[in-house]
Amino acid sequence: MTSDSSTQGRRTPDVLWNSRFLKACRREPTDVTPVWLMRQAGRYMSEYRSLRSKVSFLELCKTPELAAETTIFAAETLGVDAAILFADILLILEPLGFDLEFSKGEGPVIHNPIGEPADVARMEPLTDVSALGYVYEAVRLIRAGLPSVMPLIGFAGAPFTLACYAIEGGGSRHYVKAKTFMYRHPAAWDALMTILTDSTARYLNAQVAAGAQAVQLFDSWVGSIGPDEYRRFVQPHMKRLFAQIEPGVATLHFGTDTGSLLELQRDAGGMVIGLDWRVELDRAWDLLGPGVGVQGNLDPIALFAPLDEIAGQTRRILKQAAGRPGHIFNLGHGILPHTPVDHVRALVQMVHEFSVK
Ligand code: 1CP
Repeated sequence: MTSDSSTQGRRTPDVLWNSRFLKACRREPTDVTPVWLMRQAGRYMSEYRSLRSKVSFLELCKTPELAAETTIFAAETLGVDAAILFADILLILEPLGFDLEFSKGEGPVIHNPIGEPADVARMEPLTDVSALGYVYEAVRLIRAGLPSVMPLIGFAGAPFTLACYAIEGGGSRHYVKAKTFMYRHPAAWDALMTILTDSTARYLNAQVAAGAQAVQLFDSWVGSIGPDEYRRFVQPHMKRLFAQIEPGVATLHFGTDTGSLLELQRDAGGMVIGLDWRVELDRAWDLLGPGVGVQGNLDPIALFAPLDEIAGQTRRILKQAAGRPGHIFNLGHGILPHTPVDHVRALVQMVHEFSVK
């Protein structure tokens, strides 16, 4: 096996270890820039909508055969360089005691959100992660069904973003409840973040044991706090989380609206840092330094634009990456419903075509 002496390094077959995506995670040169897209399986695809007309979102996540089919279909249809497990960041909240529902058209609802410190005191970290066994079974089926050269990305929500949902009880615009809880009850906040951190580390390692080659932490809403709050309320937990991931596994650290947090996120961990479209890729990478890769950063709404606009933006991003090893092309956030599928496919082709060395 290649350069890495860690457990996962030895476990990963050569064809996967030498895939474009995993090479880029390690900042090794690749023939062309690898690309995958957040939410590459989802409502913008008619096949997904047709499946969803028969089963609810949670049923889909909890039926490993269907989740696997959804992942594999999206990755193969798009011609991307990595597949991502079909699941949701909120699934882990169920075995932690939260009553989770995905209501039609309104996104997730948690019927028993955290309201006071006593609610946290009643929680326990997931020591036995087998409650999420359906996720690992999906990982096994995906790994078995994917082309042997295509890496599989496992994922979880980062503790801050999970805490936002657990306290708000659903999506939110300003995170008033979550941030108020953080300021008003720092000890309970710390206890909650610790429980989420330890549970998430075990959950991700179980995905790795089942066959994922990389893991991405989605800290989608962390851009709602500033650097001082990140340092005090988030960074120590993220450091501990990344430190607990099996050595040799590729790690990706994603957030949105994180222009002022990037260096702090880098110091918290992750081989690759996600960039949204609000930052210039070249300036952000200069700031981060050569010790990490970057992933991003096309505006998902650019996919609604005519193909020549998409081509122009793709060329600009590739030019900003300037062939530095360690760039993984992606959107700055997930693909939105109603995105034209042919534009998504064209984007993947453009990235490969425009980045030939
Ligand atoms: O079919 C449907 O109606 C459900 C739509 C949907 C889908 C396709 C949801 C509900 N989740 C997912 C899948 C999903 N979620 C994936 C799978 C695979 C892929 O990328 O192809 C992933 C990685 C996620 C992660 C996720 N879920 C995040 C982090 C990424 C991000 O977009 O920031 C978040 C914040 C969620 C919560 C969530 N789940 C679903 C919705 C609508 C939301 C967001 C709600 C909100 O705005 O707060």
